[in-house]
Amino acid sequence: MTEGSEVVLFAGTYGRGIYSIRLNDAQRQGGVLLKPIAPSHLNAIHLTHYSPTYATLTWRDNSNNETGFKIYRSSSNTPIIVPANTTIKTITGLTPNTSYTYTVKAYNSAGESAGTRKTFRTLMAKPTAPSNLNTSHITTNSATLTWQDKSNNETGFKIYRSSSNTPIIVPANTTIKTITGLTPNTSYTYTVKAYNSAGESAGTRKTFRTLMAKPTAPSNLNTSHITTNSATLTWQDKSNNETGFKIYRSSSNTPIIVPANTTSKTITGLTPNTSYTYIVKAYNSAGQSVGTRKTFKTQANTTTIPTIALNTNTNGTWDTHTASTHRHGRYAKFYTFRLTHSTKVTIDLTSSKDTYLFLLQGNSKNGTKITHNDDGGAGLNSRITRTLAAGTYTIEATTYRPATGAFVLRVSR
Ligand SMILES: [Ca+2]
Ligand SMILES: [Ca+2]
Ligand SMILES: [Ca+2]
Repeated sequence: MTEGSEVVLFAGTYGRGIYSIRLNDAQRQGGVLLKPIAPSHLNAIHLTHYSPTYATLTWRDNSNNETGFKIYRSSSNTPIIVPANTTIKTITGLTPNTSYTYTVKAYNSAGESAGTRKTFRTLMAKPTAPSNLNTSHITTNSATLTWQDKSNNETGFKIYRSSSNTPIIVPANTTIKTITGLTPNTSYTYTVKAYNSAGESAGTRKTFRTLMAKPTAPSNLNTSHITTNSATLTWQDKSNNETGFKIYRSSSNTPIIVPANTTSKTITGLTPNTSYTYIVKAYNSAGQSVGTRKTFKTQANTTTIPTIALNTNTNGTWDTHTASTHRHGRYAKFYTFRLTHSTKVTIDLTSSKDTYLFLLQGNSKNGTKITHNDDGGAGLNSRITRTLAAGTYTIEATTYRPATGAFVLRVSR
């Protein structure tokens, strides 16, 4: 006989029947079924953010004659019923972040025991993730993020840059945020998550690229190696994002284009003794910088002008190599002579072509014009007679109409 588990029968007569009792069954003493002893120590466990609609109830079974246990929610008259000797039950279908009071009673055919009672609160659920993160108004250094708010229990939203662990936080129900302080021409990935005391939702993610900035302007445009028809431009490259540089002549809308990081360019095909202004700008797909500017003048032609002797015939030929300075579109030859004292001279230019004479001050094709003559000589020949001070003079022997051919020049004293 195992103590406490076996039935000992006392046989005897009580009236006409035979009855028995179990010695260790207080609830049945006297042969009458008693209500079970009440369970105790009701507790709620497994309350989680992950399953905020679940709670697991545990209690201590103190009775040995129960048919089962009835689990009452305070607001309900219909209990959940579990079998005898049960001490745990998971309740589902709860509302997150809500207070509940449960009471567990043992029961049998004699009725229900008193109850063990527990009040607990379900945890808050994490918010539903926002969706459709998108961008608008992207500039060189800012972008506006928009998303859809899918949750009704968020404390707010956290906006993470992929490279940063410190989110920007915005209040509940926010669906737009402009991010500033970005770097031009840079890719960014942002993730937006809803959060509350239960934690963060999953995120909605977007990658975008900020716009390229215009390059910084070059500086210190300067010139070197200026010739009669060319000059070398140099400048300082101040940008690290240029596609190249555009070299504008002030009078031209069509620039010369050179590659990124170029800092010099030789300009050719210029006209002698002429002033030019050049402007250099850096450019890329975002546009062009302001410019650095320089004005310079090409060198004058310095072809040596031959000297001729007085009272001597000089034979010459007009050809296409030397243009006239004073008669546009004609050909010319230039000669100088020198007077040591004031002298009256006669200059004759004779040719089968129609001649034209210019007398210039100094030893230069561009000297100040003293006088000129078309047909002062015989026929279409030219003659200048003039008393000149001591000094150097230049004769421009040219033609009335464009022509090539031989001529004779003489300066007589
Ligand atoms: Ca029991
Ligand atoms: Ca919301
Ligand atoms: Ca550069």
